[in-house]
Amino acid sequence: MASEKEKAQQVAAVRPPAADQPTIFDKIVSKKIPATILFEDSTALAFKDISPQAPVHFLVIPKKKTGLTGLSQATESHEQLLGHLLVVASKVAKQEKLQEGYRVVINDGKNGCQSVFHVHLHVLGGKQLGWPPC
Ligand code: DGP
Repeated sequence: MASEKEKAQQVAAVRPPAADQPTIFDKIVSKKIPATILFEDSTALAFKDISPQAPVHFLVIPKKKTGLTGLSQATESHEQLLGHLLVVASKVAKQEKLQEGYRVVINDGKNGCQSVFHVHLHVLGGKQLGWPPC
């Protein structure tokens, strides 16, 4: 089975990110494919990661990516949205009882091991995490 690093490199090589290209996350937003949804409001969705890397691992995404395939595409116009995603991450972390702490990660591009080109926060916790992550 390919490692996360290999998968990210394969995806980036075969399918370079395009801002208008729908991703699997659009199908989760429109409920065309199922996910365990932890939080939803008019702009954001939080759901459990299909391949958890910690006892608690969920993703926070904007419902509309508005050009944000990844964090590297961020401009000042995305400030409010990105801030909102962080507040949602904090709210859902409380809901998931991560009072001992957790980590928020945004993978960007090939070297960052990004595989889905719809900006998203990973929230990982539920155990003592190590550092550094690389
Ligand atoms: P990244 O590698 O940072 O782009 O993270 C993408 C994450 O998305 C990865 O941890 C697995 C998760 N993921 C991919 N497809 C699905 C899916 O269909 N459902 C759910 N719940 N998570 C998914």
